[in-house]
Order: sequence, then C-alpha cells, then structure tokens
Amino acid sequence: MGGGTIAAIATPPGRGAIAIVRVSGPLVRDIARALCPGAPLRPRRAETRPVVDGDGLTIDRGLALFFPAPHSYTGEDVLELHVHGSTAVARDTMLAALALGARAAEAGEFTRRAYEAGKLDLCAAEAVAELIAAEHRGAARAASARMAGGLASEVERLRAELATILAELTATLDFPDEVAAPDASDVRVRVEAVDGALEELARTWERGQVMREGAAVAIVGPPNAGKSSVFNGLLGSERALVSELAGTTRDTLEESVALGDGGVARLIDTAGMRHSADALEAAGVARSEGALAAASLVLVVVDASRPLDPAASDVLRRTRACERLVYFNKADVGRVGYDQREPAEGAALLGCAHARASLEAVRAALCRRLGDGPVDVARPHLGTARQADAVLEARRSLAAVRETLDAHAPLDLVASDLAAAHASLGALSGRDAGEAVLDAVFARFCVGK
Ligand SMILES: Nc1nc2c(ncn2[C@@H]2O[C@H](COP(=O)(O)OP(=O)(O)OP(=O)(O)O)[C@@H](O)[C@H]2O)c(=O)[nH]1
Ligand SMILES: [Mg+2]
Repeated sequence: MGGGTIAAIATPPGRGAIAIVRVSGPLVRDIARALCPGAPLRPRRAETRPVVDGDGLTIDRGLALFFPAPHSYTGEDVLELHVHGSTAVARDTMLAALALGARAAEAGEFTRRAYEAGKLDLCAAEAVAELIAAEHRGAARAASARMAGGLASEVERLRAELATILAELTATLDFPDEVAAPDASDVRVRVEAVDGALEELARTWERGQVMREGAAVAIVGPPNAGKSSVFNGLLGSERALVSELAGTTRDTLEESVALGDGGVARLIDTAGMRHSADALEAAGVARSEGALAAASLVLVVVDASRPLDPAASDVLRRTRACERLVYFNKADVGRVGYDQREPAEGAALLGCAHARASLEAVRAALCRRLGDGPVDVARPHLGTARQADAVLEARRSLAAVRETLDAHAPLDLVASDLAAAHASLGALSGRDAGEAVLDAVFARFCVGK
C-alpha cells in the first residue's frame, strides 16, 4: 500500500437507496472543491450539493461530508459523498475523484491509515473487519466491544512485564559485577503470572466459538424417532422432509438457529442410525456418524411411544460418553420407551415435536448446555485466529522459559525465549507488527473500509 489520496465506493455493489464514495488524503480539499462547487464545505456538516464531473456536468445531487485532519476516521482529510445508490452514479462519482488525482483504495486501506495514524490499535482494527463480517448478534456485540480497545492494552501490559524481566536479565549479563542476577524462582513466578493471563485469554477464544460461528449440535437417533420434526420445530420452518417412513432423511442438513443471549447453534439433522443393507442408506448413516463425532453437543432423539428397540438402545449407549441431551419424543402417543430408559438417561426430556412447550424445553436445555461460561465481552478477549495463534506462540516460548528454569540452567539461556514471547505479544497488539502481519490483517477487509 502506498501513500497519496485514496477513493472507494464504500457501499456494496448493486442498486440501493444510497451509495457512499469515500476519499482520504492530501488532495481531499481540492477534490471537494471540484466535485462539490460552491462555498467550501464546512467541517463535519452534512451539506446537500450538486456533484459534478471534470467537465462540469452534474452527476447527481448528494450529501457531502468533510472531515478535516486529524479528526477523521483515517486521521487525514476525508470527504464522504452520499449519492443516489445507482451503479452509474456511484461509478461516475468515483471516476470523477480518480480524474482529480485520487487512486482506487485497496482493501482495508482506510482502516490501515487509521491504524497508522494511531486512531485505533491493531486488535481494534481487526474488530472492524469482524464486525462487518458478523452474521449473528453475539459475534457483532463481541466485535463491537473489541473495537473499543482493551485487548491490545492487556497484551501490552503483559508485554511490559516480560520487557522488565528481560531488562533485568540483560543488565546482569552486560554488567555481571555490578548488577546482581535476578532470583530464578522470582523470575519463574513472574513468568507464570504472565502465562496465566495468556491462558485466560486463550480460553476466551475457545469459549467464543459458540458466539462466533455457532456450536455444532448434531441431532441423532434411530430412524423415524422425529429428528427432522425436532429440527424443523427448533428452526421454525419446514426445512427438512418429514414422513412416516423410516429412513426419510438420507443426508445431513445444517441450519443456524439463534439461542438467545447471542449464542448460535448450527443444528445438524442426520439420517436415522441403524444397520442397513441399502448402500445409499448406509452412506447416510456414515455421515450421521461423522456429524456425531464432530458435534460440540449431541441431541439424541428417541421414540418414547414404543418399547426401546436395539437401534434406540444402541444410540443411547453409544452417546453416553458424549456431551449430549437426550429427548424422548412422541409423548403424545405413549411413554413406554421413556419408562424403560436406563439410569444413565434418567435426566432425559420427554415431549412431543408438535408441541411448542416441548420444543421450548429442548431449546432452553440446549441454551443451558451451550451457554456454559459465555465470554464476557466487556473484558479483553480474543477475536481472530491470528490473535489466538500469537497467544499460542507466546505461551510456547514461555513454556520453554520454564523448562530452562526447571533445569537450573544459567539464567542467560532464558533470554532468547523471553524475547520470542515478547515479540509474539508485540505482533499481537500491533505495537511491534511487521509489514507481513499488517498486510495479512488488512487484506481481510473490504474495499472502502
Ligand atoms: N405423534 C407424533 N408424531 C411425531 C412426532 N414427531 C414426529 N412425528 C412423526 O413421526 C414421523 C417421523 O418423523 P421424522 O421427523 O421424519 O423422523 P426422523 O427421525 O427424522 O426420521 P428419519 O429421517 O427417517 O430417520 C412423521 O410422520 C412425523 O410426523 C411426535 O412428537 N408425535
Ligand atoms: Mg429425518
């Protein structure tokens, strides 16, 4: 990415109510004067203006907003033109800005400038992209909280502690006669405190998965138990085929459903599990097995109205070691199967897939099970795989530090691992991130942001 004045259509392509063209950089005042004739735009005021091209032809009448440096998103002079959301109008406005010396912005270039101007730290910049990408309320709330900062400061606090330890070690190495070596057990305690805080952060990444992409909930059970009926009932739509024939569902089907409190479940309907000579059905059952193995939580659906047959007993037995919720269905017809259940299924739910109350009970139970230890988004938490990797790397280096200390090796041997952990945290917070890290972060943005 280079310097100069950049321009982009910041709204998605296609027809819409309005389109926004954004321009940032040193030429903004000249471009504003040429595109929006009349008195100079007043800072931070919305003004209705004609928008004209280089030949003075009117492209549109739009809303012009001028944000003088440094009080703008990028820290530079910024012009925003809100024009009618026609592809032709947006394109002509953009072309007019380009003709006046701007160049087309690359993905994330506005935010990268904001980062480089110190308007937001790297973790907050990543949160901007996460917020735009968020498809669920929980993910949006978490990203919004991260945009306010907090993660980078927490990481910087830990990095500063490592820097202090490192400085003490270096001082004794450089001036062995004047500076006493720090006490190894004291170094260990301090390193462990930093590692403990990083472990805490790493946990927020794992727990945040439900908020970010939804936990996988596989609905499994013997054929005809009502799995697809429960799936449809929880979704509130007739997404899956339901029929009185056992073996209706042949392939896994997946849909996301909000669970309240920002949590999301990826519900997976599966083929009923039984031994089958039919190759197609057997292939479906193999997929059910795969979904079962990959799920964060298994919802086992069994027919309560009939005595437990081998297929039902088998699924119940095999899922005992899983994170699971057992639901006996078709209680409106009978409960003999439910009454026959083993003590391991003592806490199972009983209900009817056609009854709202039963579906609510299943939903509430899913919420309770998936809601274990939700992430407190008001506290520092990890939001991207890059951040999680950096924490992992830092912790690996700190583990090496501890090993060296445990081996009672000379203290100078820990310096390089401490420095590596320090560097990982610098890349994480963005305070000491190389070009490659920045390029990778901002490449994930859309153009115009
Ligand atoms: N009476 C009653 N019938 C139900 C209930 N739940 C489902 N059914 C019926 O049971 C039959 C099987 O339902 P499905 O939802 O297709 O069952 P499934 O477990 O997905 O079946 P497969 O896909 O074949 O494994 C259908 O005729 C449903 O209408 C229930 O709670 N009560
Ligand atoms: Mg089905």
